[in-house]
Amino acid sequence: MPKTALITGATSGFGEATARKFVENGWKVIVTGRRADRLATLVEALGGPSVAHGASFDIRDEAAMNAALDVLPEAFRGVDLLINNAGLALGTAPAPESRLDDWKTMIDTNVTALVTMTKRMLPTLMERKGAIINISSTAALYPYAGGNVYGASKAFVKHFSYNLRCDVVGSGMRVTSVEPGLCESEFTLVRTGGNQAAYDALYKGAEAIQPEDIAETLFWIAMLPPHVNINAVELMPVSQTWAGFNIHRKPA
Ligand code: NDP
Ligand code: 8X3
Repeated sequence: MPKTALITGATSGFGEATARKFVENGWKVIVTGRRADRLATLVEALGGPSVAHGASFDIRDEAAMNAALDVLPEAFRGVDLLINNAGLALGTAPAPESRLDDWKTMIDTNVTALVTMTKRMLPTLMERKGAIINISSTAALYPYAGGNVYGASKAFVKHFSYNLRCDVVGSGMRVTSVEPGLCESEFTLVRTGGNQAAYDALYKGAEAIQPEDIAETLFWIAMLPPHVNINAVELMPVSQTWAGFNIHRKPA
């Protein structure tokens, strides 16, 4: 009996690569995102409606989320794995110059929508001894200038994952926080408002982690024996390390 994964944010990047990886390995997937055209193309590429179901909605819209999940085809109702992947960063400006609207959008998407989806799927996942993989970030672990609300939203995701584990103990359900560093995807175009030059400069020569690497990691987590819970995975490209503390000095 094939297992089913619900992957949020599958219209690009990690989510799309992960959908491909799981279907290639015999899973069925529910893929979500706002861009319905991309979902339709992906469902087709994955092998059609017998293996993939596309559900297009804005994840910040709770009613739309519930409506989409209410009408899941029967064959996709037994979700075994939720990958809370949809998310974004907006801007790289320091806090005083950041836009409050951008902060709220990140919190609504990375935090509020993630807990809403989790709450909705929890009964099914607990009953089926399923799993949740939440996509956090190294930005949750190490502060950097301009990371302000994005990093804080991802720190929430990590700690929520840990606390969730405490609450579902005994159910057989597993919870993992995945914390990637520099990865190449549309993430940076979204963050910079479509600035291709900034994208090119960030990734040039860096050999960043690719979405397929994340897909590989998520699949490894999902396929471990059911008594093994990976609490967290932190991963970076070999080219990326820590920059050390910043010290502001008074002029001489
Ligand atoms: P992408 O921009 O390629 O993918 C983001 C996905 O999230 C898209 O499918 C997008 O779908 C979806 N999404 C965003 N906002 C919404 C919304 N309001 N409603 C529904 N779906 C939404 O980025 P990545 O694949 O790189 O990022 C995936 C996750 O990984 C994010 O949570 C990100 O924070 C995290 N991450 C990324 C890193 C990186 O360096 N790239 C590193 C560490 C973590 P659509 O626009 O169609 O709605
Ligand atoms: C994305 C990684 O370093 O751009 O979560 O914040 S970083």
